This record gives sequence, structure tokens and C-alpha cells, in this order.
Amino acid sequence: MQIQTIATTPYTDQKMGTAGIRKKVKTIIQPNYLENFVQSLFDAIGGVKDKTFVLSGDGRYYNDVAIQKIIKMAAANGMKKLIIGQNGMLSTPASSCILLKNHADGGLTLTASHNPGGINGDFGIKYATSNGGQCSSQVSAEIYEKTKTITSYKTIDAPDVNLSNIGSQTLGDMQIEIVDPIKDYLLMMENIFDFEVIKKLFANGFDFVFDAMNAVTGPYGIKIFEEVLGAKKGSVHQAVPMPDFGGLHPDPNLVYAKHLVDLMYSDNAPDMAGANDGDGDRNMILGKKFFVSPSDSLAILTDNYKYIPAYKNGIFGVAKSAATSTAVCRVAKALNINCYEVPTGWKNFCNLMDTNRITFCGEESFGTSSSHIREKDGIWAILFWLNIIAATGKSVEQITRDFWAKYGRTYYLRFDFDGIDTAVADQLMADLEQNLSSFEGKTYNTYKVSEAKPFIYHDVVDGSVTKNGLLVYFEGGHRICYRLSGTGTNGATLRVYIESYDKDNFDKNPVEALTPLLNVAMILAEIEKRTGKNKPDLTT
Ligand code: VG1
Ligand code: CO
Repeated sequence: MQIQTIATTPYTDQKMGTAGIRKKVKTIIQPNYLENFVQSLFDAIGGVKDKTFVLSGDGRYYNDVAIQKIIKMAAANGMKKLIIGQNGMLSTPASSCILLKNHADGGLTLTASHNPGGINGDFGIKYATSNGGQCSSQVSAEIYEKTKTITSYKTIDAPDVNLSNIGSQTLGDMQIEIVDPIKDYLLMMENIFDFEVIKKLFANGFDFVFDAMNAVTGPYGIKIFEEVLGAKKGSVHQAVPMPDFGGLHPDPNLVYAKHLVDLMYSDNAPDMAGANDGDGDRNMILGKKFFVSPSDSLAILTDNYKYIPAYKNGIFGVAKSAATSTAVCRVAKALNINCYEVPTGWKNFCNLMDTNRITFCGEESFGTSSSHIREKDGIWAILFWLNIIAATGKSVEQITRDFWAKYGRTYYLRFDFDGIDTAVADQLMADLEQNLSSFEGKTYNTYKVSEAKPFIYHDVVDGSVTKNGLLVYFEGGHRICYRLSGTGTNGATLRVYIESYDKDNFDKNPVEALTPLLNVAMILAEIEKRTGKNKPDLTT
């Protein structure tokens, strides 16, 4: 097979998101753009000669083209073996599962995760290292450096590889193994949860909906919930993965999954609904006329770990991103385990899992998981809820209310200000950081600031120091966190995360409960003056 060295010129805007690249499709499809990134990645990690990688994607627009390009580049760069999900598709959690099971050297997942797809949407690549989790910021930076000086990439001239049949084949000297995308993942889930008790729940008529948002987890949902566990046929909605997700924004939250929220608040709502995002690592949990906030979900799962066979003998600590509410910390305290607070981004949990410091972790952005893999896991979270419901006989709402009764309720919402000019956003954050200490001791709208400081994380394992977000604490257990998004593709997004703790009153409307603090947040950061926006663009 003829190896070709193709001359290329670097793109100046190739700055990447964390742990890979995430861009508009129209940017990615420019000549050599994807190739530049992939070759830079291969070079930055010391080449891929004799290495084994897992390669697949969430099926979004350009998945089919990109995967063929990468297969040929891998062969030209001396890769020993590629493990690929049938038809080039794997969810992010399944990819991590297969990577770990096969002791692969790395994984590439073709996805822009929860961002929209289609020609006008986004595309991306998540790069995972041999521990099954997304690469560190340092590796990202090294890849980025390579993209600035790249002059050529390697590929081979060969016809496209057929990805539809499970089994082994070769391309030049490289072995390609097409695998069942669900099998190993299902096996892993069966080894964690009590499938028998969940089967009984469904056999007794528990009414459940899983919404795959026309994305990668549709076939996983049909297999696991309908075929194996016996949820009635048709329980999985929007089950066929589509390149543009049927026009949906595949981010399972109150705004983008409104169709599901409407169903769950209607009079014929099923008992429970779960939804996943584009690549299957996020989850949303709803009960009958009831929404579980992701921060609460992490805390509730932790509090109920004993119902799950894989965890019943005890768990290590837990971790949450700094932006996530402190609800789980109260549970950790009661269980007498450590609660770590890390920067946003799943990779920050991985060192803690690798060293047995934590078992569960989660982010407010609808991500929850455990150390079974090194990614967040949408279906895992839904199975966890089903297992608790089956074991306790309680509804989603009852489980949550019992939790509030025990620990108090942490009202929590995230407010996003989108499409801000990058320079304006950077200046806002820089000035806010400068001003933080001047807020301390002052009272705003009846809320007295007890402490205000940047969130600085010292990784206990590798010693790295990360600054991510600004925190303002108020007396009474209320809190504001500000940070800029690292995954957006439209200017800058300012995220304002607000929580308010209430020990006794659990029935306030979260938006109403948090609006006074949102007003404080807007004043402290001068949001209207600097961005022209007098309200957030998105509340989730
Ligand atoms: C967002 C979320 C963060 C999550 C990241 C990747 O990042 O806030 O919690 O880890 O997306 O999620 P940011 O920097 O835009 O706030 V996924 O589902 O895209 O892998
Ligand atoms: Co995702």
C-alpha cells in the first residue's frame, strides 16, 4: 500500500477545545483541516506506530467522511490496530468501555457532544488516552503547538473501508476490528446493576420513556431497555441516529428537550423519563410532573449507592465540578467519605478515579458517572435511577423528596449569556476577578458576601494547578459561580451558576427562588453594562 505524504499549511484558528477539537462543520470540512489536527495529534503523542486505538463517532454529519480519512492516516502512520464500532458508531461511554477492556493506547470519538449537528452544526474529535479518559490540558496544548507548524500529513491511497460487518480485516499492515457497539457496554451494565429487579419493575407495568434525541444511544436504548430489560416496545423515543439529529439540539435539558418535558408534565406522563445527548454521555432524569436537577441527581445516587450491586460493599469518595451544587458534599459528609471539587471538564475526575479516591462524580451540565469508565455515562445514570426505583418501590419524586427531607434542598440553576464578543467576555472575567475581594463583607439585595475568590485547583495526583471560574459565597449557604464556556463555537458564553440552600422549604419555584441572586450576579459582574444583555439567553 502506497504511503503518501501530503503537503499542508497550518490554519491559524485551529485552537482547540479541551481534550480535542470542536468546530463548526464548515470549518472542519475545509481542505486538510481535519488532517492537520489528526496528524498533529499523532505527532504530539510520539507517533502511533504499533499502537491500538478505538475509533468511532456519534454518527453526526461528517462522521462517515472523517472516519475514512482517519483510518487511512492511521494506517499510513503505522498504527497496529483500530477497533471500530459497527458503521463507525460508538457512544462516548461505550468507546471508553471498549478502550479499557482492550487496553488500547488511545481513543478518538468523532463528536461535538451536545452541540447541534448537520452541515450548519458542529463537529469535533474527543481524544482519550490509555486510561480511557480525555487527554490532559497539557497534551491538548502540545497538539495545538503542532498544528501551528505542521507542513505535511501521511495517508494512503486506498478505497474506503467497509464498516458494516462485524469482524477483522486489514488495511495494509494495519488490523481493523469492527465490533458490536453495544455488547461490551451492556455486559458492563449487567455487572453493575441488578437487572433482575429492573426486569420485574418493567414486568409490573412501570411506564418509562428513554429519549435518544435522534442521536447515538437510540440503538443502545432499544437493546438495553426494551429487549433486555423488557420495557414495552416503543419506550425508546427518537431512537434512530441521524446526521443532523433531526434538527434537534441534542442537549438533554429543560430547554432543548422541551418535547420530553412537555410529555412528562402532561396528564398522561409515564412514571419516568430519561434522555441522553448527542454522544450519550449526558443524562436528564424526569419523573411524573417532576424534574431532577443534575446536581441533585449526583447527590441522590450517592446517597442510595447501597441498592446497586457493584457499589453495595462501599464506595470511595465523590467529586463534583466547582460549578456543580454542593448537595453531594452534604451526602459525602453524612457518609463520612471525601468530596472533591474539581474544575469543569470530565478529565479532571480521572486522576481521582485512577487512584481510588472517588467512585462517583458529576457535573451540573447533566453529566454523572462512576469509575466503571473514565467518561460520563448517560445510560448508566438512567439505569442507576431505575435500579433505585425498582429496589425501593418509590417514585422519582418520592426518592427526591425523601432526599430533600434528609439534607435540605439546594435550589440550583445555570444561566448562560451567549454569543458575547470574546474580548468583552475576557475583560469582564478579568475585572471581576480583580474586584472579588472588594465584595467581601458587603450586602447585596439582602445577601451578605462571606467570601469571594477564584477557584484554583491543585490536582492531588499530578500536582498541576488549574484556575477555572470565580466563586462568590454568601451567608446562609448561597453561592454564585462564574466561568466562560470552553465548548461553545459562537463567540464566548458566560455561564453563571447559582445555588441557594433551604433546609425546610422544598416547594419554591427554582427560577423565582434564584432570581434575586441572579440580579446580584448581574450587578457584581456588570453584565448588562458590558454585554448589553439584561437577562440570560438560556436557563437550564
Ligand atoms: C460544557 C459543560 C461541562 C462539560 C463539557 C463537555 O463545558 O459545562 O460541564 O464537561 O461541556 O460536555 P463548557 O466549558 O462549555 O461549560 V460534553 O457532553 O460536550 O462532553
Ligand atoms: Co456529550
